[in-house]
Amino acid sequence: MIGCVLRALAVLCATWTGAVQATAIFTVSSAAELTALLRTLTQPAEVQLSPGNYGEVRLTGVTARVTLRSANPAARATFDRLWISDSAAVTVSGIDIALRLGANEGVTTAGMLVRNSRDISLVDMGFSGSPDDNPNNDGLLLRLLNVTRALVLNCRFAEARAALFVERSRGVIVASSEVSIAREGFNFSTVQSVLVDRNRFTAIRPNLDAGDHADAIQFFVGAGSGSSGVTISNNAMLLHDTVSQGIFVRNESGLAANAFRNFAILNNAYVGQVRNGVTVIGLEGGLIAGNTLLAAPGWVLEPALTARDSIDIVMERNIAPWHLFINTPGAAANSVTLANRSNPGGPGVNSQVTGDPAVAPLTAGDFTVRPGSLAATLGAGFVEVGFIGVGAAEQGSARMAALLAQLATMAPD
Ligand SMILES: [Ca+2]
Repeated sequence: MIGCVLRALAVLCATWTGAVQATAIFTVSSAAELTALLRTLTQPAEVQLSPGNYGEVRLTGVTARVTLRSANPAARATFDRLWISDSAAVTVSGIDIALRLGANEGVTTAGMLVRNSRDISLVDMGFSGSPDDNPNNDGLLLRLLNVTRALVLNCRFAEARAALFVERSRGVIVASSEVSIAREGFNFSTVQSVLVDRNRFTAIRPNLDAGDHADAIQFFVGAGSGSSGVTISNNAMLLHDTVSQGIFVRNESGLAANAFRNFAILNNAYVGQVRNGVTVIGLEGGLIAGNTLLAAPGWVLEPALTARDSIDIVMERNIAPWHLFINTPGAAANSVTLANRSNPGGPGVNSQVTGDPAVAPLTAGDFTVRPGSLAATLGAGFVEVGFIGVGAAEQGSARMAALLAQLATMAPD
């Protein structure tokens, strides 16, 4: 017996195409009920999951515009694994994914996997590894593979080898989410039309013995090819206490066939201990503007904005100890070069922003430019905006429609 209850047919919702259709509401209490129900659905539906753990569930061929949601927001449904493939127009909202690696599973094992699918929204979710303050025994919390139009909004990631890995996908927004206690934050390979906006990163902890070069946000080739049309904006990377890079974009293959094109890196804040605060390598066409990079206490190397082996790079209105063009034409404009080890007489951090890295941890607000400073005169540096990091559980749902409309314009059919 499916045991589902059809509670109402009169709920209206806006669909991906903007049309309004009736949505049936069902309630399920087990993985068996859930999978059986989804096999029968042919019309838009909201499936409310009763509290409990649903174990490992694999869904395939879900195309009826389905939303999965916890029936009780105060007692959220949890999955050990949730894998979705060959599906379209699926929203998962207010549900937790708790990945605990088995004895024979490695760090690439995914808690949630979405592949060969389109129009997927993951909102107000919690993704976690084993909760022992140790990311070295955890896997990949969320993997998107070959997805057209995906929204990840107001999601919390904690305890991970990598929080998120997006591959071979087009049209992706990752917004107002949060990563902590992870060896890597967000990784992307072979993607087009991507927005990474208003996320917060803390405690990105590389395993230095394993050779990690941890990043909050990384774009690379890996086993794929190039990426293009990417905006990375309004992110707070508060990495004062770990040897972690901020934004790292690299065509490490060096092959023109894998070109990285048209990246905008705008209004991000980074505090950390290493040189690669914001680094682009092998990029054709980049705007790097309005970012603030501060050296954390105990820095190994003062952070820099770096463009290497790149062309058509505009770097302007940033604040950082270093602005570097290496084998790349261009020069930093209207920017503040903070006092650094080669120029200790330059503007001090405390003269340009309100916060003090010496009393870290900083918040996004600590990057506020001081009125009357050189940075203020130049219009340089990070400006705090709303919705950085995870907000109240319903915040994602409230902002979802506007971001889906933006996603549709970023990646039309
Ligand atoms: Ca752990």
